[in-house]
Amino acid sequence: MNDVAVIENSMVQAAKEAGATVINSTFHHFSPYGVSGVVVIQESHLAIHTWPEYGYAAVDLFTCGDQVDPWLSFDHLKVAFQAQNYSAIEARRGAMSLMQRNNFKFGHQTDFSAEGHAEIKPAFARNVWFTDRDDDQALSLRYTGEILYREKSDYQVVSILESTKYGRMLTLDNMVMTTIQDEFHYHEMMTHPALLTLNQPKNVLVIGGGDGGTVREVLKHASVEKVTMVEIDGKVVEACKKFLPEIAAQFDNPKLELRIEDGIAFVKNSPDAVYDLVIVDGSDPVGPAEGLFSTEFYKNCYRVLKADGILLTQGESPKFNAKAFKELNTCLKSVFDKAAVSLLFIPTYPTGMWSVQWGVKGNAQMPATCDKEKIKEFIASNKTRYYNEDIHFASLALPNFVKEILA
Ligand code: SPD
Repeated sequence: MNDVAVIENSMVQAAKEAGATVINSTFHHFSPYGVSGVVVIQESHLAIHTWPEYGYAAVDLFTCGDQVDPWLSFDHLKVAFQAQNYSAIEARRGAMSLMQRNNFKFGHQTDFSAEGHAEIKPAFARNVWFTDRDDDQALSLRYTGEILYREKSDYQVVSILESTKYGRMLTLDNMVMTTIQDEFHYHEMMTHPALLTLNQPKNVLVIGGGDGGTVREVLKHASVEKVTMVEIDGKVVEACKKFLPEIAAQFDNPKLELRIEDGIAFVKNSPDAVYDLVIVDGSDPVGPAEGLFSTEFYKNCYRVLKADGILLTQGESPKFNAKAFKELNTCLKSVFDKAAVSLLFIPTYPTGMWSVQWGVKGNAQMPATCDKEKIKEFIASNKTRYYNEDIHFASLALPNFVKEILA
């Protein structure tokens, strides 16, 4: 009762079962829960409002004429919603005995475009929205209404949807992880700044990153000899290989060792000083990624880094989740010898303003002292779409309100 896609699909299907011609559908998910929507059919409309907290839905099936049987819709919805109880009232409206047909000439109000084209069916336009939100704010993306993949794994609900503006997208527990159209903002900034700041990095560990975008970018660096990627949820990899092949493009690269296991335990059990770079490409600090925001985890990351290594982690948003952003920074400052923050723009993450946070160990360079010529050389042969030598340094410039959060 809280799943906008399931409800939209069921309502559209209910209209079709009744023999109706579907013209469009508009469905919205409400905060904190509940779905409302309408399917407009050539023969009138079907409407629904749900109260998930009561497992209840109120449905109105308006039809016109004898060609559409609303009881077929009702039968379909009972099954689709697995209803344990249901009641229905049929009201026949429009008492013919009280009505008189007007001999009114509709003139220019007539839709002449339809005349003589009875066989042309109106196109079905869907208006279905996916929303990533907390209690107070949200980001909504319109999508086709089709769920290409949805599996409840041992850790989370993994979905692939097709958004109209940003293409296919991966969501975990209703949070946008990545989309075809803007994934490069995130994946380039999660990799190249650190790889180019380091001196000839060879051994890289990626925690999370199940869509494959981060390892795809890491493997563009010739000095890298080995990448170990540890993703807790095999379903994420499975879904992305099948539906986001542009992102999951390097899973067969021989330099990659892919392990489906808990990244937190993996780091805990790893020997000291083996990696030049650790990248934490996790989800938000709820559900399976919560442990990726703990001091114990970052202490282990510090330990497994070589003497002059760098840790890079998705750093949350100073706007959307200032608390998590600040706590992570406080943690990195306490565990690492130096810390830094870069900002980047990701249109499909709530508020658009996101961060990458750095933990720098020993005498590893800080991102601000990276060699500009080295970046230019890399860009010249790798055609990045977001990252360049100016963005490298500009991303380190923080607005005053962000400095205040971090102070
Ligand atoms: N709010 C979304 C934060 C998710 C960061 N990880 C995304 C995974 C992309 N590889």
